[in-house]
Amino acid sequence: MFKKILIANRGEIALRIIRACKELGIRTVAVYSVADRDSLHVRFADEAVCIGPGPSGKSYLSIPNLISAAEITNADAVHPGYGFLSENAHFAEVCESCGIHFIGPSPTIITQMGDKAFAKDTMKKAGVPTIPGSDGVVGSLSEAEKVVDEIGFPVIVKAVAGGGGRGMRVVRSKSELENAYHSARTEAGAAFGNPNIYIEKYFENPRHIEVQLLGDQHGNVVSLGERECSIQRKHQKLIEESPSPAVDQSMRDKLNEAAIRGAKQVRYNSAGTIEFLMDENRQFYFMEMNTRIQVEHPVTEEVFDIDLVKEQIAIAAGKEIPEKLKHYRLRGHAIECRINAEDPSQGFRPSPGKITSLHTPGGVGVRVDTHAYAQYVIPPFYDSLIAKLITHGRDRDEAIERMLRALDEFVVEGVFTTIPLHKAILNHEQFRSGNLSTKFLESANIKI
Ligand code: MV4
Repeated sequence: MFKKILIANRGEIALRIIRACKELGIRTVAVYSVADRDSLHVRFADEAVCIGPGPSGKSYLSIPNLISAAEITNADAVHPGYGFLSENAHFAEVCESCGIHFIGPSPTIITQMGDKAFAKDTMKKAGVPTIPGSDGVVGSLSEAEKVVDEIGFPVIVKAVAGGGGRGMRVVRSKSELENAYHSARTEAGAAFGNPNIYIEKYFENPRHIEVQLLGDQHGNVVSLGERECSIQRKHQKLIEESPSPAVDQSMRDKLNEAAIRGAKQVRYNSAGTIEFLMDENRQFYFMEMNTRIQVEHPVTEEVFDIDLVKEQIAIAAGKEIPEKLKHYRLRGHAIECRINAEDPSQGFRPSPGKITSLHTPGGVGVRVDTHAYAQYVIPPFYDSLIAKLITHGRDRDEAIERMLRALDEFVVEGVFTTIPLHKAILNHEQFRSGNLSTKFLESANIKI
């Protein structure tokens, strides 16, 4: 097992990783920017190294600074968390070449899954259902026209280097295709340094359903059911739950089986997620594979009674996935609300600054993952997530009632938060009925 892990991240996920390390008897090194010097991850780690100024380009994204911090402290592994460098194959390679284990899949897998067209083709070859569309990259406008003649409108143009909703164009008629093709390529070239695009049939009201996977370095892969992540705004998830209200056991078996086939195809060797899009006829299709631990991993942890971060670390150290994990069954229902320092009544304007008072909820079935404390100052440089509130119940109704109770107990003063929005969503008839889609938030008339 590793002796000392450097956590190349901040905020709640840095704390989450420190907790896993403590239980595994592994020493921890926090890195922090000047803006984060009073952050909890700095205090809870065994050691801490300042890696630069507030803007993440000069601190949490600086590979030389991170590697120096790992070398100075003699860390034998790096955990990248989510965001920042977590899906950067170059960083993973640099770590390995310096003799530092990168806690994640092999750099080759990160590169392959980062190319969305390649990932899709790989999944198709593995027999995972994929969305009808182009055969890989579309190299010219005339090729794009040929594809849409075959599949029909509407279509979506996606950047192969994109993901998470960046560099996409929905096209509803022939007259829009030329402009969408060129503007998507220009945008992708500027944003990712790779202008290549591919084309798919566009689904109007899909659900976003993703499957949690663990693969080890010995070829074993286990699947830990699905998460429903349809409640999102501008590609930022707000609420996630497991299981999905749209998935019964026979559908779950199919999702798990497809995800395992996909992961085995690439010899996936870490914690990872396969995202599926589910249409109104409850057909599911591969969308993307995420090669990191995700923000919403706790809902899977609650229903499967497992510590995914500890498993991810053990896998990176070469351990085999425990046999018993293959037979885990989910229990009850878990929901996560992301509490962001944003004002939902002002277009979700970020609300950094001092938290003047804080009370976090507790009691049966309530978990709060947060780095915030009373008098903590939320810096303006990073994402606005200040807490994840997770409730677990025997069924969806109990998890929802528990969440509403916990949201009522939650007091955050000094900054605006998404707490009122969560209350409104959880009280909404359509949310209660489980009839969700990625269009929920724009179509529902939510009053705060
Ligand atoms: C789609 C789609 C509809 N049809 N692809 C958005 C993020 C990226 N992962 C892919 N995305 C989508 N791809 C086809 N063929 C709709 C979306 C989409 C979406 C997906 C998941 C969660 C929220 C979303 C919000 C808008 C669009």
